[in-house]
Amino acid sequence: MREEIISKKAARRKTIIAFLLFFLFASAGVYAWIKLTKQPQNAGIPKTLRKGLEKNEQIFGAAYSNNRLARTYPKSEAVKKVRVNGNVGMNKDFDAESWRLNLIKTNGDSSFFTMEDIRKLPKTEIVYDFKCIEGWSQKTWWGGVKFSDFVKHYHLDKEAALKYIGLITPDRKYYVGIDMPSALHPQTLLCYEMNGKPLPMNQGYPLRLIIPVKYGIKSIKRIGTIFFSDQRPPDYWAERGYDYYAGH
Ligand SMILES: Nc1nc2c(c(=O)[nH]1)N[C@H]1C(S)=C(S)[C@@H](COP(=O)(O)O)O[C@H]1N2
Ligand SMILES: [Mo]
Repeated sequence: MREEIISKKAARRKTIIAFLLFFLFASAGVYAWIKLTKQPQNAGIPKTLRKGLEKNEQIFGAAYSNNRLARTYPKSEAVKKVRVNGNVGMNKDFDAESWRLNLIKTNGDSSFFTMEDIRKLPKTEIVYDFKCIEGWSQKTWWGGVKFSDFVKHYHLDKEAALKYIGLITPDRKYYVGIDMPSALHPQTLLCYEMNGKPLPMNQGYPLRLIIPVKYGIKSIKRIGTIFFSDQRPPDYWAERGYDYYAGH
């Protein structure tokens, strides 16, 4: 009898504790939810989640950088008909003749490069699976100079010590920001050839970026200006809610 009373008491206590715990967790959950939804948004993403993404970027940005190579394929596997996607900053009245790559140094001075200057540097070719965030991918073949070779050749050490590069089309309508480890990644190219021929006009002639460790949004076509910064350069698709880092 006594034992039964004790165990009944114990059971009641357990029920009370269970209820208390339930209320504690439920209110913590509601509180967290309210906090999350009432937050200032950054590119459509609540600040706390955005912070998490930024942490990811720091961690994965470093891990992805130089030791993680995108898978490559033989040239025979590259598609002949390469899809054309995205024409922001690709206005028809572009004057290819007068084009120069404008590189803004850390002291604010501009250096201008012709395609001849760029073609003189060692050429690197790559066939990889080009992935668009819209969900398609294509094995494509590109040629150009590694951005890291360009940096070495022109002694851009001060510039490369900063955290990001920004790239902008000549009309300034499309622009991307790239973290420096990814820019200096051995597969990142200042690209001027596709399938062994000069880039077609609508695919970035005369010079585009090819950055295999990231989604297609970062492979800006028709580069006009490159600059260096410790702050995140503006990024067309990040401003429209996509992840700034866009690695895959
Ligand atoms: N200037 C410029 N570059 C751009 C874009 C754009 O709209 N304008 N779109 C991007 C996107 S979303 C993709 S998937 C690739 C497509 O490259 P492609 O046309 O050579 O296939 O270019 C990227 N670079
Ligand atoms: Mo894309």
